[in-house]
Amino acid sequence: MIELLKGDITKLEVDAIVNAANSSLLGGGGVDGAIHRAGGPAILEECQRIRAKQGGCMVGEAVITTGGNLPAKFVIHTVGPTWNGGKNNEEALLASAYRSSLALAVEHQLQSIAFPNISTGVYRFPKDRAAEIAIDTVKEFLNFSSAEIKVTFVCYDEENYWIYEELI
Ligand code: AR6
Repeated sequence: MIELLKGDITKLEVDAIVNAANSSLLGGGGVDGAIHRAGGPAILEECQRIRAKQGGCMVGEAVITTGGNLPAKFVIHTVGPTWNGGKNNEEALLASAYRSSLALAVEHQLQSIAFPNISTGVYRFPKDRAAEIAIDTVKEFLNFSSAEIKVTFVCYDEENYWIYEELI
């Protein structure tokens, strides 16, 4: 099941919210900053433990931590690609970020997950193409997975919201 919401992902009471992180897992601006601010230090502590073990998170992959003080139980940190004109595998890497996050949710038997519009802020991925990839990848995953999971796309900016509303 797919749902569309406009607003702040840190407010959602779901099993996991997805963070548009960077490979360092040490936080940053945008939705990453908002999640660490609202979730408190427990999230960063767990990110640091993951870093010590596996040295961060590669583009297109995902890791899971506690939700700390958030209403969400877990945060799934994924790293989207930086847009560099589109000839550097950006589309496949963005799809992979969505798929890796969903795979972790299934592995942890989660029933609900909420995604921000990965890579469409600081990383400058064109919003319309990013939305198509996000929706197609999630639909395909849900079609082929036996797990029942509710997926919410959370759009923070007006432009993304209209693009998603048109597509869903
Ligand atoms: N809730 C939901 N969506 C949000 C929120 C929020 N509270 N705040 C911003 N967005 P960005 P990226 C939307 O830049 O492009 C960070 O510094 C925003 O409108 O957060 O993947 C990381 O550490 C946009 O549509 O992530 C990385 O270094 C979307 O979130 C880098 O930015 C993604 O924008 C990742 O860049």
